[in-house]
Amino acid sequence: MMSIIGASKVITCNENNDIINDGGIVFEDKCIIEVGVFNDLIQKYKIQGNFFDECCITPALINAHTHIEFSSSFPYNLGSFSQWLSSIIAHRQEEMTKKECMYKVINLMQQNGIGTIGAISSQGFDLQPLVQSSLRVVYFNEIIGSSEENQNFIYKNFLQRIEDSLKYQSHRFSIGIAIHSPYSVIPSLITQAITQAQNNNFPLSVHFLESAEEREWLENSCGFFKEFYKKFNLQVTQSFHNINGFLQYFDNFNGKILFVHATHAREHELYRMAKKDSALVSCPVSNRLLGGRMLDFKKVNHILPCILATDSLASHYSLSLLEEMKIALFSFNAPLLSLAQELFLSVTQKAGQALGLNIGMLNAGMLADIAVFHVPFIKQSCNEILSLILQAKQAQNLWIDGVPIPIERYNYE
Ligand code: MCF
Ligand code: FE
Repeated sequence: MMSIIGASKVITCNENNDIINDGGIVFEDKCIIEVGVFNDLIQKYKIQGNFFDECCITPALINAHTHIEFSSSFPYNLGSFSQWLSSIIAHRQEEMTKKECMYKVINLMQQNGIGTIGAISSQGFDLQPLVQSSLRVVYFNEIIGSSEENQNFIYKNFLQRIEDSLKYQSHRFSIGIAIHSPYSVIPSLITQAITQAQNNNFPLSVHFLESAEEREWLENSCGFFKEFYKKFNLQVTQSFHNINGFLQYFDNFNGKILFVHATHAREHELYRMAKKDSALVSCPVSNRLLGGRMLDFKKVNHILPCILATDSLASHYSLSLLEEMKIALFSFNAPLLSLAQELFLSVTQKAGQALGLNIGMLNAGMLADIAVFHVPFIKQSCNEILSLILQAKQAQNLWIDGVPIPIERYNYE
């Protein structure tokens, strides 16, 4: 069935960044047919439309990096990466099975206008909640393992999780692979995981250079991780890789790579990460809460595309990209208007490209993942994106694949 919707402003996030006054979108089945002026479209297609006054229509937002298994709001230790890591290891097994919490965050994300997520799955407990949801999902099966002895078991378990997730592969649910990080995955498992990604055409996601502790370990095999491994695996006495060696694994990989965090990467390393199909995912609240520094978003964005994402409730209080953009706007030291625009593009157009999906821009031929945000006085605003980031509280309407998503307004507080 064909639909036409319109709003005071249509923020297309297309190549020219067009914003259309009293704009409209025609979509049918899963696809956008035409974007233009609402009244012109109504005349051309001769069907009734639905116009949202004082609202912006935008591409549905894309949260390229989160962990749905960590949705329980357990108070992990914050303020220091090493203490956070120790506390998550101590508590994760009991926390990551709590499905009710997963349903709740999925709902909250949709309320906030998110249509797609890149979900890092450590153990597969999030598979059913995500498959049953109406979100578009790239499901990154995570590999993590520091022990040579257990590597066959770890690899088999990883393959099993890939196989389980492949059963649900669909137009809306695609599969990826996450390599947890250089400090937690041994070389043989990295090679096997990358081979799997290459053979199946899966995107890759990897936490990389998130903390001073990680950098110190990769460079000098000392510091926090030395003590950490004394406790967890006595056989590990030095880092599995140095920084350059770790990046070399990805040199021949032909596909999408999402490097996550990289707050402690140097400029030459960022240039090394900047390949045709790679992007850097930045989660400023998570970085701040884990005691780290934030990325110089504007500067790094010139080296490789930077994307804003939330990470999970293990290192955040919210999975709302409206909130993340607001925080980023006030934390990143850069000219306001161009930063606002870059941030918004990063959770739409750029995130769609990084995940390899046909979303993130309102253009004919793209998938009909569309959000409507009420923004008071938007008609009079000439800084539409800034007004949206400052004023929008939650989405008023959301379509994923052209299907209207009921926005349940639970009051969870
Ligand atoms: O991105 C943050 C911080 N960096 C690393 N890991 C995680 C983050 N949020 C959740 N995690 C998960 C990770 O996927 O925590 C576990 C892994 O399963 C850590 S276990 C060493
Ligand atoms: Fe993460």
